[in-house]
Amino acid sequence: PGTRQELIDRISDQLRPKRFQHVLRVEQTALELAAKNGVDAEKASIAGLIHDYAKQRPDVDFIAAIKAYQLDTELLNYGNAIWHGLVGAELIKRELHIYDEDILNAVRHHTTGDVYMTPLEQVVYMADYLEPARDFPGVDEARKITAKDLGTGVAYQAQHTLQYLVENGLPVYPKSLETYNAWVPRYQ
Ligand code: DGI
Ligand code: FE
Ligand code: FE
Ligand code: FE
Repeated sequence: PGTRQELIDRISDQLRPKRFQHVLRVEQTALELAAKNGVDAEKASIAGLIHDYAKQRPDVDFIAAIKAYQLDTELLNYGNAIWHGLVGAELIKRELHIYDEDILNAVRHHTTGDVYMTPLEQVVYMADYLEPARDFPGVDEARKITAKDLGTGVAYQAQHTLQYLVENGLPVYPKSLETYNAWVPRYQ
């Protein structure tokens, strides 16, 4: 894409207004966290804007992409929550012509995290969790912790997301468990 405005136009074509507003808030929060943590502002902005690009695509698009791009067929056992980042990154490459792997990895890992995350990936993972309209028990503590130390924030989110999945009997994508194991014991 050329300008930020062109990117915004492409994204707002793909998303309902509420989701689009969330994306703008994630961009702003990502820029704040980026400034604090020495992360490239332009990459944080682009990754924030595109992280949910594929969120409102029908399941058939993801299933077709998993097959066409020969992604892990284990993905077929999951749904939109897992697909929109991991598979969404492939749609972003082809449709938005964004090929920066740092940015694409931030999209890929924004829901599940990963064992190794660059500072940019951590920023996007946390910005999505903490943008100003997020309201869940513990969000203020999570914001405080993340302001002190980004990695401790990542551990907080990994722990609480896994807890939420287990409490609600939801399927845990293996990467979410790997993220928990890599980050939570280390930061206790
Ligand atoms: O797309 P957003 O709503 O902005 O945020 P997100 O992409 O971080 O998605 C958050 C949701 O994803 C949240 O409801 C928990 C869910 N999630 C995270 N890890 C897993 C998961 N859902 C399943 N089934 N399995 C996971 O491992
Ligand atoms: Fe998302
Ligand atoms: Fe998230
Ligand atoms: Fe999001």
